[in-house]
Amino acid sequence: MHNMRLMALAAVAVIAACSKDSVTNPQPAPPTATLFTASGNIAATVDNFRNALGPSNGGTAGEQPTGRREISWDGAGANPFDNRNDFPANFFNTNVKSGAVFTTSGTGFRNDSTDFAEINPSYATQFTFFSANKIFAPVGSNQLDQLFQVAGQPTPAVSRGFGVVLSDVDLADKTTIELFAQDGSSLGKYAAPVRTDAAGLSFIGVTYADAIIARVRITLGTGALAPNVNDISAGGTKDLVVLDNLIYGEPKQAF
Ligand SMILES: [Ca+2]
Ligand SMILES: [Ca+2]
Repeated sequence: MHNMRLMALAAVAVIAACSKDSVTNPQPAPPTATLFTASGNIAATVDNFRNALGPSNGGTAGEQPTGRREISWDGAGANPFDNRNDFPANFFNTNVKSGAVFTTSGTGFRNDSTDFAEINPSYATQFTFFSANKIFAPVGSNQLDQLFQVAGQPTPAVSRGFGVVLSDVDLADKTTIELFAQDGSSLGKYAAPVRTDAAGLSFIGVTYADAIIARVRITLGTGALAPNVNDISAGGTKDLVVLDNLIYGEPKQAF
């Protein structure tokens, strides 16, 4: 009985120490993010974002000291997978060594040279490209994650910036990127601007001083592409959105 009372007192002491700790040592503030956003004519902002990350490292294998990587979906190497629902999730770190792999809760990925008109003819007038002429979307979902790896290696990596070109954002605050650190904690969630002209392109990008982004969750509007699903601007109830260029800081080996 005496021993149990001592243990109870010890437990109270530990709890008291913890709560004091949380008051005197608050969690550090999240790292400062620099935001880049544009809609309509997005070219100048995309260039500013590219310059903020540094020169292109293309598909050079191995971790580079500085610079960025970019996926436009347009290269000839992707041609065998055009307009199908099985674009390889690791294409951009195996076929092309750019340090990017994708996951989705849907059934696959599709790069498309027809503005997805083969899925639903109405999409031909909804979507357009930024870089000619292919665009990209997950299949069976409106959400995908990009993970980083050292270029050409299955080694987890982190990046100091991430940006995406989007086509046909109609609703505010529904199309977002959320950035996650290595420990899985969210670094922040940012909404893409809605479309402001006939072309309908938008851009959202975020940079940090250091390479701290391990994963990015991209949410495209409010629904997945499908034969019987029209965009909210074409008699439907969902805001359908697809993506084009992905631009990100050189993936650095995570520790
Ligand atoms: Ca493209
Ligand atoms: Ca839309």
